[in-house]
Amino acid sequence: MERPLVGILMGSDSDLPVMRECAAVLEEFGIPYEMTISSAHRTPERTKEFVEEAEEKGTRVFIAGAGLAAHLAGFVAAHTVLPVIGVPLEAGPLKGMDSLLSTVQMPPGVPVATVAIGKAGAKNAAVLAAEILATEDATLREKLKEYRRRQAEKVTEKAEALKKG
Ligand code: RP5
Repeated sequence: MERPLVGILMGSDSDLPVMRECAAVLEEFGIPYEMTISSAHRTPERTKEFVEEAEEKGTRVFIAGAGLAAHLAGFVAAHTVLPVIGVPLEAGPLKGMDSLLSTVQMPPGVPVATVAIGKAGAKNAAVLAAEILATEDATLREKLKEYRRRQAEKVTEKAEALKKG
């Protein structure tokens, strides 16, 4: 089996529909990943073990998505010096503002690269992970450039379609 370069964690199966978007982007780039459900609060030991084992297997970046008092990304960051990307998810009455602040406000010395709330953030977490891996992978850098080109093309096509009416 190909060694997973990215480890995706989420706090609950209720986070899965959004975090699947993250996995889909990694698949687009052909980046092997491993995905699990593990919580900072409900299964702290399991989360710690997942991080340690992933690191031993050769994982290079972690992505952690959680809602409410979203401490998962910070908890992962506390157990590794590999880069950790946090995805704040919308899971309650505060619509993700709670998870955004819980994820982004890390104390100095233990960073979490925090992306946008929800689906956009989940996708960007994968793109950012790809960019981190691409610092040492020229083929992946080309794939990222192509991804940007395709995005630009889509915008242009939509503008053309609008002009035509
Ligand atoms: C967080 O609590 C999870 O990441 C999820 O976003 C939220 C709600 O979890 P469930 O009650 O749906 O399991 O820990």
